[in-house]
Amino acid sequence: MSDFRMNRRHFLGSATIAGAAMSAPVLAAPTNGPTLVTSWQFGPAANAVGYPLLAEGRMADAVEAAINYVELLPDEFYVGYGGSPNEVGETTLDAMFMWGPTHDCGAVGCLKRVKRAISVARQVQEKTQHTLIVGDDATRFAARVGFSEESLTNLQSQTAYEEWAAKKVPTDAFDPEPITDDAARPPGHDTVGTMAVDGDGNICVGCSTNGRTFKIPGRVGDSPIAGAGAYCDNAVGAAIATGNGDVMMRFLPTYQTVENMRAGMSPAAAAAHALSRILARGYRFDGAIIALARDGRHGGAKAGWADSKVSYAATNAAGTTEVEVASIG
Ligand code: SD4
Repeated sequence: MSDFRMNRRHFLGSATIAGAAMSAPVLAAPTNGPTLVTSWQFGPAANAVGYPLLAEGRMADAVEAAINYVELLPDEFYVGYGGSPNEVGETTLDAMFMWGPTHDCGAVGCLKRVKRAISVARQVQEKTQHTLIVGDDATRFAARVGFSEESLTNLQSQTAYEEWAAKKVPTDAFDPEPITDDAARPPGHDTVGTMAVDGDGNICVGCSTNGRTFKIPGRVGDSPIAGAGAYCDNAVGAAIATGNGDVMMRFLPTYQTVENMRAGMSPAAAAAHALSRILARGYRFDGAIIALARDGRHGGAKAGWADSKVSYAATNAAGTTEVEVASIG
């Protein structure tokens, strides 16, 4: 068996954990035990699937299972199959899986014909030395590690595509920017992001999306980019992003949020500050950041989305809390 097939977590594990032990963690381990946080309105149901695994000590499985739950919902338009067709009617997926103990990340961009994108991303993280695999080659990688190919189109995505195509308007991705007109903001939300901290303060994060509706084929958004769509640092915490990834990925807002928490900000303040840096450059966009600190505190902030409630669910041994994030403008 060639080296690249070695389990990467095993390969890196001892050296990195020993290294981490030498540097004191910035934040204490959680006082309320393991905590799982998932974005948007499907958060409570996703956490109900993932939390029992986290409570058993299976943190990576918990994050994967919570996200798989959302990816496989047939009516969820913005995650997984059956939604957000691109300019030629195909649904493609972006996902990332990041493992805090080794700071190791695996991701897929523009994945085609494989439903459980987060599971493929986790295989990239665990089985390869690569961080991001894209397009048809991501599909070939998925097949190589045992996933089957199937269409990501269903009646919902086909109908959305046909109705849009009948209007014969070009994709809005060619529109000028920066977007300063509220009416020109591209619609869409619901990217799933899940963050976990275990009882020892180890952290894992994942996210999955089908991206932007009617995007130019080949477009990859923020979700599979570490520090853009999601990020974690085992000494500090994690953050996930949802919203206009074409803008947000230029600012690495989840990296910024985690670094803000390292500097002492609360999760909500850290997220608000990261978003404010994008607004300060003149961009008007719909987006949110949700953060989980290593000690179990959580919070978030949104920009735009004046008519949309942005929420997340946080689950620990005491139960599940649903939190609506505050707007910063
Ligand atoms: C993207 N950030 O591909 C994703 C979309 C999203 O909530 O998060 N929607 O741009």
